[in-house]
Amino acid sequence: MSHKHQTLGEFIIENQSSFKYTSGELSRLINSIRLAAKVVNYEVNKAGLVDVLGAAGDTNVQGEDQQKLDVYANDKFIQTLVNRNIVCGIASEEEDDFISINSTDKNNQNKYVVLMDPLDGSSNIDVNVSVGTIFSIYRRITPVGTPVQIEDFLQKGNEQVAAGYIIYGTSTMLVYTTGDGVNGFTLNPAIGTFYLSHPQMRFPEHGSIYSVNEGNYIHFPQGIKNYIKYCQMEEDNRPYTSRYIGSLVSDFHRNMIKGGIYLYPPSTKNPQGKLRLLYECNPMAFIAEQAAGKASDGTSRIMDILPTELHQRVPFVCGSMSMVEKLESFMRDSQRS
Ligand code: AHM
Ligand code: MG
Repeated sequence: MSHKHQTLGEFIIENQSSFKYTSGELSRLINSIRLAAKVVNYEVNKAGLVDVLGAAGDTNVQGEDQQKLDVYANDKFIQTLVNRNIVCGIASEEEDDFISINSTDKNNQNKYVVLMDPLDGSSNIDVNVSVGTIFSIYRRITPVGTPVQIEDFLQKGNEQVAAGYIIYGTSTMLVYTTGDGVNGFTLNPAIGTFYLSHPQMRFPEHGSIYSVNEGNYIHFPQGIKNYIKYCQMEEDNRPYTSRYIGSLVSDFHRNMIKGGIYLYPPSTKNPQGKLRLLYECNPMAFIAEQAAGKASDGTSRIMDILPTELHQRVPFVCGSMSMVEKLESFMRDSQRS
């Protein structure tokens, strides 16, 4: 079938047989995410119209203000996955602890856990700038039919079965991988259907965009500072263009299409950076690698890190292969000197 008219629903069915362990469970799970995405998209889109703006009056586990839509998106994704009895556990940026689903039901044979950031970049909502949802899926490692345990969530990114994001932008897209390349689907809001619009997405090997919050420059390690100066140098195809939305999904999405690098480096204030390993960096890293890009903490591969905590932070560098490699060489050089 030509991809031109293929819907996400059709794509999932057609590609089910290529999954490693095919029982239809992963397909149903991605279908549920598709459904929740549409519901959240509807709310995000009317954010300016109704009284959903502003803080919900609560702070989450990292001490940040929760926006109302964060809470809404979190509830919607959890509700959809729980109601459809599709996973055995969920971890979310907005939940202090992981959630065990139907843990007392011995007949619960669900084997997948989902980790997610239900609404990333949510401080952008008030100013009508794109936000996103990020998700990561693993097979549990403890036996099915028993309550999930923390170790089911603390797996290396390398073990991910699927990962993706939804970008609520000028158009809404769902982009995901099951380990066989990356495909992007655009929502036709008139009929509520996602269509395959970006088959087999790939980072250009080289790029000319760098995305970093340069306001923190003074606090960055020397290797990062040197790399930023290199990006700004008048040489070869440089200076590069600086683009920073402050919404990881949007910055990543642009860089994947145009070629670029995203950085959230460690700083003297935040030695581990800001982004969360399990539901921000690992899924983006999986997508990046599946799209011929690269993701690193500045020296090592993100997906090789063995997590120790649910809400662990990690320095994050991600994008076009040659750009991430270049940055790593600057980090190595600065550590040697
Ligand atoms: P959030 O999960 O609280 O929304 O924070 C994550 C976001 C990313 O989307 C974005 O890239 C980054 O934080 C921006 O941080 P900063 O404002 O420090 O540059
Ligand atoms: Mg986030």
